[in-house]
Amino acid sequence: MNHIHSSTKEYDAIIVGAGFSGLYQLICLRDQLGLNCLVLETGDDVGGTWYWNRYPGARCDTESHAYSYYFSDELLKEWTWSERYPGHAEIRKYMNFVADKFDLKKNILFKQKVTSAKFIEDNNNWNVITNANNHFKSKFLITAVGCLSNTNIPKIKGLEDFKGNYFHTGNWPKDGVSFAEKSVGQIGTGSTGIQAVPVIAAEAKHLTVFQRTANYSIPARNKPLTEDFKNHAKENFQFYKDLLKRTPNGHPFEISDRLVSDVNEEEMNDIYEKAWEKGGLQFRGSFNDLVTNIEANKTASDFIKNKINEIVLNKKFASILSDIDHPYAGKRPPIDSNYFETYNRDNINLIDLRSDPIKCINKNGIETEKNHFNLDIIVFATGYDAMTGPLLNMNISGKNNLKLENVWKEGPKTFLGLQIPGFPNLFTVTGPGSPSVLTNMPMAIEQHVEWIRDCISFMIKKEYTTIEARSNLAEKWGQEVNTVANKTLLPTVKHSWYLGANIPGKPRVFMPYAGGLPRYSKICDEVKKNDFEDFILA
Ligand code: N01
Repeated sequence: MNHIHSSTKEYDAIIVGAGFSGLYQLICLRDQLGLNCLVLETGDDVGGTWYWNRYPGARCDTESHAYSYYFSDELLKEWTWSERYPGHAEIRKYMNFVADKFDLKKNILFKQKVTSAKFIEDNNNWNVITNANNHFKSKFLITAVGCLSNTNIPKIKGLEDFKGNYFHTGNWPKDGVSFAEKSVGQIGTGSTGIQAVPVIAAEAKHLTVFQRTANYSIPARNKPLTEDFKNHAKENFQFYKDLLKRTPNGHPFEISDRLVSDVNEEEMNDIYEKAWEKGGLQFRGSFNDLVTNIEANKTASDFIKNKINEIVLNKKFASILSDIDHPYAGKRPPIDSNYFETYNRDNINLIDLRSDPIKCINKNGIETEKNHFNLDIIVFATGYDAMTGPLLNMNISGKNNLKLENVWKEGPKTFLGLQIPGFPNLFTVTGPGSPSVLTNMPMAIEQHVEWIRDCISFMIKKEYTTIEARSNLAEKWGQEVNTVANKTLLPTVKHSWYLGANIPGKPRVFMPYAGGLPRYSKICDEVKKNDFEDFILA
């Protein structure tokens, strides 16, 4: 229920999005700084990414004890996760628990999609308009819109003629989709597709998977948490908090110091075997040089390819699945529950789109160059216009009517992923140029949200009315983002969404900051310590 009076239209801060970022930003600004805040949210409940991602098998790849807010010891003690990795429904429960505990919903207006945000120089206010034609004014505008919220359904000729149903995983119907007795086609084998395949195949009459790029995956080894582990996580939250802040990706595991060349082949295989058995994203932490040294990486890549060939009994499928053209973890590494094993079922088919591309969709299904597939349902697990898409979608204009879409024509330019030159008092939580998607998101979010809180608090104390990123420093930050990325194998994967390569026409710019969360946090702390003098304050 919304308690916001319709005449209350002017705010100190408008926060866009009621996911992990938006909820904590509201707590920081409303409860800690005493600001008059409004959260605008497209959905009809809190949850952000998890409000929309209800697809079969949707589950977080971060272990549950780390996929939590760490700002409140009380909250950490009160909430108990049930599985090693939290499923989408449990995450929504958690976010509702947080919203209720901190009484957040009274400041959230649901079913309000921001359609334009314009900085008005006369009064240094942001004017924000929503799809319900509501108009709001605010001194600060904070986007908490997530990095992966702008779904991408590729433009395939004939989709409108399809007489079955089609769904994008990131916009999944609340009531679910029944696959019983249905022939299903799924396009996409990224982290999402790899989670969805086993669950869909278990229910559907038949599933055809359309794979463009083969992908690595490590078993997640999801399981219910034991009482012992639940107690351990609560009793040791301070240890985990320190660990999450110390590790480059904000995950609850260390990256090993050893290099692949430090061990012999037998030891190496033993290390990989143990990591495979343990499961999860920490496989990439087995050696220090897996994401920086192509030779070292090849050992991990080969190990996984061998596993695929061992698991998948159909030789043709095994060959298509293990024909991977990029280094392991060069793209976001998926983890799975019986993904490769599912190809041993007798109701699944796998199409290699590299040798048999999709020609069109017609009323009965998908037509490739060489085949036709009759389908009742098409699942698009085809990813997102990541990082920049959700921001560009809001039609943001800054000083001198500067349009964000024009400023970012050649790719995003930000200072620290937090601010954009020409757009005063606009803060972008986990924006392009920040560690965001290369980390355990809640950790990156907490760091950004608290920095924004401290920045606004500083401005209020010093009676500044505007803060704006400097162009030259944004330019320099862009170079730093490139420099640190180029020390890794990540930019070598030319079809990666980190580079915007999944969206036709999108500028190819490596978007996230790959220098690790601790190093990034230190840089942000320095800026704060120097009274934000890297920004133009007025
Ligand atoms: O999207 P993706 P995703 N024709 O872009 C294919 C996070 N996440 O939703 O690789 C045919 O990775 C595309 O092929 P290619 C995580 O950060 C987190 O899976 O571009 N195929 C690819 O196979 C992740 O990285 C969690 O050649 C087309 C797939 O669709 C991010 O979300 C779970 C195509 C898209 O893969 C995005 O993952 C899931 C076309 N025209 C995701 N267009 C958790 O932690 C695209 N593809 C829970």
